Amino acid sequence: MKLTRRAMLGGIAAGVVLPRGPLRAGTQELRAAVGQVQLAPAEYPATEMWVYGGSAPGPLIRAAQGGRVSRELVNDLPRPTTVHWHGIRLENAMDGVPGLTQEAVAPGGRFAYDFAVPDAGTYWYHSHFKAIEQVSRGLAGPLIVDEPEPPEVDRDLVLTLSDWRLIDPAAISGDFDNMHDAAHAGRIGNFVTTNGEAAYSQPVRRHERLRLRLINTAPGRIFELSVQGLSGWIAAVDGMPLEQPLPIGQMFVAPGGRVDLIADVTGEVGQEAFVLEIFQGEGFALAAFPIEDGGGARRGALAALPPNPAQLALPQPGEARSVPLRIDGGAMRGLREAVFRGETLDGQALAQQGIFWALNGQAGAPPDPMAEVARGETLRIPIVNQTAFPHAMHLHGHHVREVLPTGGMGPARDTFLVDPGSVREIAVLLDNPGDWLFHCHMLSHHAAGMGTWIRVV
Ligand SMILES: [Cu+2]
Repeated sequence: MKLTRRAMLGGIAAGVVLPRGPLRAGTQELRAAVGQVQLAPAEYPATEMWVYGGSAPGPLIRAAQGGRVSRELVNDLPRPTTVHWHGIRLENAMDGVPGLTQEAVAPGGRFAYDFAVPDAGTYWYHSHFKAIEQVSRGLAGPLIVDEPEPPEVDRDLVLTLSDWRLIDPAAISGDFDNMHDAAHAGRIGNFVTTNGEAAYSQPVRRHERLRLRLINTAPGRIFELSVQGLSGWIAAVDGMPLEQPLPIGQMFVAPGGRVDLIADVTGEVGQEAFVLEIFQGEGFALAAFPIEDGGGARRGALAALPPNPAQLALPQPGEARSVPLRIDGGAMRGLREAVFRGETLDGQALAQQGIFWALNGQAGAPPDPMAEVARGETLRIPIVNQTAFPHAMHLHGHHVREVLPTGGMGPARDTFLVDPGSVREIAVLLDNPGDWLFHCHMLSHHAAGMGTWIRVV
C-alpha cells in the first residue's frame, strides 16, 4: 500500500480566549461561540469556526460509568443551537433535538444539560440545530464514559476524526445547502483532521498496548480505516463492547459512528505505526505513532470488555411487530413525490425546497411518528434502501441490532450503515420513553428530508 501524508507537518490546533460569563455553582459551562482556530497547517491563516470551549474538536468530556454529565450550554453564537449527546441513553428532555425534545437555545441563551451515563464507551456531542451548518463549522466534541475497571492498556487515546471543506485557502466553505451534496453522498470535505490536526502524531514504545477511540464526527464522510505497525482487535463499536473482539480488518465507520481498537505496537523501533484512511485506493495517515525503544514484552490475547447494561436486555425479534422503513430519493433514482409540511409534492417541487429524500413517503420532520410503541416493546425495522447511496441511519436514545439472515443478531449499534440497493433489518428494544429522532447522519441528507421519529410511551 502506498503511504502518503495528507498534508504537510505542522498545524497544531490552538484555541482562543473567550469572554466568560457568570458561572452557576457546580455546573461547568459548555460555551458555543465563534472562534479563530489554527485548523490548517501553520503557514495558512487561522479558520473562523463555530466551536465549543474555543477549540475544534470541543473539549473532551469524561465521566465515570453510572455517573452524570452536567454542562450548561452558553450560546454565544449568532444563531440558535442545541447539543445532542450521540449514543447516550438519556432522558428524552436532554436529547437536544430542537422542535422534538426542546426549544432551540437562542443567541445569548443558556440550557442546563444534566443526565446519567449508564453505559461505558466512546460517544460524542454535537449541535443538532441546522447540524449540516453547525457541525460543518466545528460544533462537535468527544464524550468518553469510563468503565469502573478499564482494560489494561498503556495509552488510552481519543482520536476525533473529521473532514472540512476549506476554501480561499482556509475558510469553512459556506455552501451548507449545496444541492449536489444534498442529492448525492453528502458534504465531503477536502481537509481531514484528527483531533483538529492535519498530522496527528504520538510517540509510542514498541509492544505498548493502545486503546484507540476513533470517532467519526464528519458531516458526510464514511471513513474506511486500516492500520499499519499495529496488531490487535476491534473491541467496541458505537460504544458497545463486542462479545468477541474481532481482529482488526477492513473497517467502515459511518458519520456519527465510533470504533474502539485495542492494539499492540508491533512495528520496528525507529519506524512509525499508523491508523490509515483508505481513500480511492491509497492509504493516508490519520494518526502516526513514531515507535521508540523501551517497551515491555508482547502481550497475550485481549479479553472482551464487560457488556454494558444496554446490551443485557436483548430485543426479542421473534415476537415483534415489523415496521418497514423505506428510503427513497437522491440522484440517479429521484423522488417521484413525498409529503412535505402536510402537502404532497412532486420531485421537482420538493427539489425547489431543497428536499431530495423521503422515509416512507414523508420528507422533513413529519408530524406523526413512524411508530408509536409501549415502553419495553421490541420493533423490527427492515430498512429498505432503494436509493443509489449509502445512508448512516441513527436512532436516538437506544442501540439497535441487526437481525442477521442466519437468525442471530449483530452487535449493538446506534449508527447503522445501509448500502445502496440493500435491505438490512434491525431490531430494537424501545425501553426509553419519549420522542426519539431516527435520521440519516449524513447531515446534508437529513437537511434534505431524511428524518422521522419514534414515540415510546
Ligand atoms: Cu443518507
